[in-house]
Amino acid sequence: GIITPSGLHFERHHQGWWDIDPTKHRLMIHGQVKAPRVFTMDELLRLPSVSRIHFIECGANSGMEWNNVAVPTVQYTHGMISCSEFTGVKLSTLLDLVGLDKGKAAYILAEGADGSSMTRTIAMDRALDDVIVAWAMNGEMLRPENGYPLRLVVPGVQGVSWVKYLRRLEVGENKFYAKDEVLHYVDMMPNGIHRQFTSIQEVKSVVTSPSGGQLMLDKGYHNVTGLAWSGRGKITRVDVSVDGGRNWRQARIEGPTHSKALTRFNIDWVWQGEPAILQSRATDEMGHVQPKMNQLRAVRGTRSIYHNNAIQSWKIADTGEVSNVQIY
Ligand SMILES: Nc1nc2c(c(=O)[nH]1)N[C@H]1C(S)=C(S)[C@@H](COP(=O)(O)O)O[C@H]1N2
Ligand SMILES: [Mo]
Repeated sequence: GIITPSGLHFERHHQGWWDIDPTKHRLMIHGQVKAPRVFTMDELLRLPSVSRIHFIECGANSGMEWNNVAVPTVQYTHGMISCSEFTGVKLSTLLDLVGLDKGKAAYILAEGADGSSMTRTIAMDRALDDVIVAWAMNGEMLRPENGYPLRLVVPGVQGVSWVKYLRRLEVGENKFYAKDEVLHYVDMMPNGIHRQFTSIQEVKSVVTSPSGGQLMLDKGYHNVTGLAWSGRGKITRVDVSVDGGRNWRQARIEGPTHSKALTRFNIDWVWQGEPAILQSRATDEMGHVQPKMNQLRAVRGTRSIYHNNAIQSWKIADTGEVSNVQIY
């Protein structure tokens, strides 16, 4: 399916996970607002809520692949992504309550209560669109590892903006130029200059079975399956190749498909025991198509860590062993 069980959700902490007493936790909203306010958890839980299914992907997911390093399994290549149903209050509802200073309220800084000083700027048009201040994930309260009691959900945007242990939102006129947006999570371009403020996780997919480290148990029928996603909307199409990208067949998309959420695809394959190279290529509703590794490198160079959405290749040997390779 498409939902990651909460106990299997990936974790990324810049300074460990935090144990917060919800009765003492506060969320402050201040800056370019008419009536700055401090909310308790009880006050937040009384507000109108929404529940939405979205993926969260760390910007560094698939980062090791830039260097043509063959890491063994899909856990290593694509493991820093999960997809859950998040419940909380829309950020736009909270901003309505405090009242934005028109003309001056252009950006928001989100801050967590952990020790990481991990802060990111969020543009106002996005903040007013589909951002959620969430307290629940998959029908249970957030787990401490994922930001209990409050986290920001910024659909389509890389994980670092999904601030956990959320305690402060500051509204400002300009970008805040926090270290995690000017120094970290930046993309080294071929000219040696860093591209800052990248955020959207572009269209991407991966075959999860068969994948690196697995073994084809026998010749004959195999259900080739995987996941596709895009930070720009819904997945509209996934194609699968078993010959390293020479020929493609359209996979079945297993609905329902949600915007900015993992989407499951399946395709039938009869394996005769021949060596093969499996790939998947996703397309989103904006018409963006997942690039080949060499197409991405032509634009982005090879010294990046972040935002690698290239087509992934798995080699199948005649022994049935599946391993990670890169195809240009
Ligand atoms: N307060 C706080 N929020 C944070 C982080 C952190 O270290 N502290 N890490 C960020 C990063 S880099 C990612 S990828 C996601 C990971 O969320 P998860 O641990 O729930 O998977 O949280 C983001 N939010
Ligand atoms: Mo991250």
